[in-house]
Amino acid sequence: MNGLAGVREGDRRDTGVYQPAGAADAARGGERTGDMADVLDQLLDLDRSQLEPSELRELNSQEMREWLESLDYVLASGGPERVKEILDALEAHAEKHGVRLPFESDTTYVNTIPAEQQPEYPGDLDIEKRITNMIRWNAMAMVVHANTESPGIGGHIATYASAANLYEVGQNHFFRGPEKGPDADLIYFQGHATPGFYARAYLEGRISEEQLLNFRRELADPPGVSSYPHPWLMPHFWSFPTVSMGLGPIMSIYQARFRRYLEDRGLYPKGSGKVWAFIGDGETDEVETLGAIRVAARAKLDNLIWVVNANLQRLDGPVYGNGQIIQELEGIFRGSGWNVIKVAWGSAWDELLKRDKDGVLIKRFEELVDGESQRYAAFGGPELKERFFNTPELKALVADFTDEDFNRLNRGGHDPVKIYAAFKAATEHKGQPTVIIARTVKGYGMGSAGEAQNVAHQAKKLDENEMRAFRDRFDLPISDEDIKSKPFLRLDPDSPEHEYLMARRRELGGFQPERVVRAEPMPAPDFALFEEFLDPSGDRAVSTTMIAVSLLRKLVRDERWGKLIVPIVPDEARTFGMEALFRQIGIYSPVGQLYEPVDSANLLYYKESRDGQILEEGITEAGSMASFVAAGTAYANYGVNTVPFYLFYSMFGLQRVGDLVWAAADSRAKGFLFGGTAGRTTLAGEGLQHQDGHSHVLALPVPNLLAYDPAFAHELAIVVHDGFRRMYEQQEDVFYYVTIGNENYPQPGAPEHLSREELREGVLNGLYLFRPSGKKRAKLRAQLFGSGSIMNCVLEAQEILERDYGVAADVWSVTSYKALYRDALITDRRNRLNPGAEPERPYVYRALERTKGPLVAASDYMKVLPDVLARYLPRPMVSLGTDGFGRSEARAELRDFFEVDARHVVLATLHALAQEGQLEASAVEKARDALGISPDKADPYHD
Ligand SMILES: Cc1ncc(C[n+]2csc(CCOP(=O)(O)OP(=O)(O)O)c2C)c(N)n1
Ligand SMILES: [Mg+2]
Repeated sequence: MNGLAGVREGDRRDTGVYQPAGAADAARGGERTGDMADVLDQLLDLDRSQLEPSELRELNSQEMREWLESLDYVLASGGPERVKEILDALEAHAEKHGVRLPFESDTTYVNTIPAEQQPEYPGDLDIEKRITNMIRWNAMAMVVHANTESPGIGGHIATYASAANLYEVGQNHFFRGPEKGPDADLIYFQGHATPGFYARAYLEGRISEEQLLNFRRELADPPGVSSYPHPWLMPHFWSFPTVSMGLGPIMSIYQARFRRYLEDRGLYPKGSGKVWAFIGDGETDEVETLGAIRVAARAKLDNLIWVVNANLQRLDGPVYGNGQIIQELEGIFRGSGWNVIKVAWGSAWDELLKRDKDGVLIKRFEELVDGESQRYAAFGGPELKERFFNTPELKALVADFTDEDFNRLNRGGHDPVKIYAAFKAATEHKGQPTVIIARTVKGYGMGSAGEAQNVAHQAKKLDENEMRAFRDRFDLPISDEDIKSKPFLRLDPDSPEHEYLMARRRELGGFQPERVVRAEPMPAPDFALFEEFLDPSGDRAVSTTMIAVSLLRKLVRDERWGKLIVPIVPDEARTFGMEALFRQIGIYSPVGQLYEPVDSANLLYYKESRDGQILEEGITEAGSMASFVAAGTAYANYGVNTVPFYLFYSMFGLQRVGDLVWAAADSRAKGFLFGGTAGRTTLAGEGLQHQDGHSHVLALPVPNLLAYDPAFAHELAIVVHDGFRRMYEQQEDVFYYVTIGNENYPQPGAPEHLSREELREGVLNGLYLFRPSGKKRAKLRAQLFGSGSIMNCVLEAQEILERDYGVAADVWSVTSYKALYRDALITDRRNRLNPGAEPERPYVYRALERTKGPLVAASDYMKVLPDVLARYLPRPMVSLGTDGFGRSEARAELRDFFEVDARHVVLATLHALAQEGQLEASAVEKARDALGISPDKADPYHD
């Protein structure tokens, strides 16, 4: 009998040594004869530790042969599946007996797809090569032009040079354009490889020579193309901003998942479209790149393909000079459940692999560190010949090689046949995301100007000799005289190359990249839906967070908008009292719910379903923000007006994922960011890490982000309603940041002294008179600004000032300092540019100019927030705010500590009156003592 029977109880000998049954049987019979058989029989009965070294060697080798023969037999008779089963069983068995196998997540350092499994290349390799080479030249030339005209303007040559073949195989055979609808691909192009994409678009006739010449000169006439992919700046070209390393990768994962979400919820037809992301190997250093890869595996995103351009270098030098980045990445991705396809070696290596019967070549691949192999790319064939083939066995493999043969030993990422095989396998793979890790050379073709040099990334210029070498290397039709002028190569419209290029793109459904907005404008929900929020809540104390959740619940029930609302939470739904939504609309899960939830008996149980609406992202603000961007740009990518509502701890918003917010802005994302439990003193107890007093300051820099800090339900309702109107009815590319607090208080309803229209205008512009003083004939007057939950402190201050100090104070609600500031800047600028015209006043000035008394602002944010208005007000303003670290404390104590409670507002008002000469300093001092405020009080900023 032959077969791998594992270890059987009956084979246990007196010596206590286990032996495989097959080995034992074979050792006793089979073909062995004579003395050796006897020796082995004896050996098998011995304790191995007692054996002579030569005897042990013989036993080991005999045993190994037996096992391998058994395995061969199983492979031949039962096939690979049976072999896998047996190996699994063996592994389990060994582990049961305490054998711990070393963990290896990578595979041998060879191409994942062996040469014999490569499909036929469907294109015309010669023509594609000529096109690719022209693009390579134009991409290089545009950077050199730009830097010759404007030294220091920058740009990158080496990155696209390394990636050109990857993109061109994609362009000619895989990337499906927007006309393919649900079968179209969404592609995250590597940010600083842009010259190559513009160079291709130039050959396609989509970008003019002037635009290329003015690369990185967007203010030139005509404007040049932007440095990197920016939908904000080139809205018809770019869809995905990728140049902040790591953001493209994480956004692509959530994009692919969101596409599934749309399909599973019936909002977008199921198609074969893929999300591709091209990523630098250095970019994998970023936590955002690798931090969410398991999300893709868990969701079985076989619509996601990553291509890691493993040129083994980043900006300063090797990515992993002392190791192998490709093997390391393979291990990480495999361990996370991805399908990994390595494209390491070009076709010229196949012949050598065939010759290599003893595995010496593979062994050499495995031990070769990246820093060493970079030398071969930098110094070419001779270096490879000398240093790689460094043993007699390896030298024997290449005994007949000419110098030219060594030069042909290329990396897989420059071999279209290998790339095609990998892309095809990736697009056909089911049940897992795929990553293709392609080994390339940074600065491929740049020669002495930077090829595989540590300075490659920074090379912006080639001198004439270097350009000549580049031309020769890629066999380009440029004369020696013309080289100097760095001409852009163009294709005659009747040339076979042009016809080929255009035909391929036509067949694949249009150009890539190309951004087309297909969503139609959609009227905002009827305001009637929000009407109830304009009424007072009576005795019922309600927080703005509760209001936001009620708004959301109403919206998801709306006939037109309901399905389009995408609530997103990073494991904080219960924090915001949203758990009722779990049951109402379900949590999205691509596999539904495979278990009975522990709370199934409850009305509001934890419901997961395939058509669930909530994106419960778990504890990942970055992932949630990536989902926000995907949902907020679906109007462009899918023509679907989904409206993301992302609710999060405000401290873990703009501060934590600020760069993703910036990417959302660049992406022209729409939707609502709700910073929950906001305010440095409103979130009691949580302390320094949680209490946010600056997110509104951090919202200032993002130009298309509208920021609101509403105090009341009616303000929130007006802001959200107008958001729908602006974003989806008017199709403005803006999005909203709205802070909501968790302090419960009665909601006063819309003030009666204002008409609906006046109220709406005030709330949206950022300021309105909420409660005028009832004291008509007071000598002393003041104007108080309150925002968010500090509004109640200000209202209390109004009462104290009237009652105890005879000051008639009007209270204004400032819903948005940012909106007021922006309006002021616009007016200021208009006046400066039109000095002869009657000067205009900003909204905030006009609102206050007829009022009397000092202006005192208090918010739960840093003092700088109200201070941005200082220049634009009719009179000086005092601002109170929450500069400094938070504390674990209760609200009243926190507001005292940060000096924003009613008493401090009163003191600040009286002091401002004294400064205007309307009160004696001694009166203010008396008031301070009466209010219980110590002059020696600790400064919350420092102490
Ligand atoms: C968040 C962030 N940090 C730093 C940079 C600056 N930067 C641009 S490209 C680059 C190196 C990229 O190396 P790699 O990802 O390997 O790409 P390659 O050019 O080698 O293809 C760096 C550090 C950036 N764009 N984004
Ligand atoms: Mg790199």
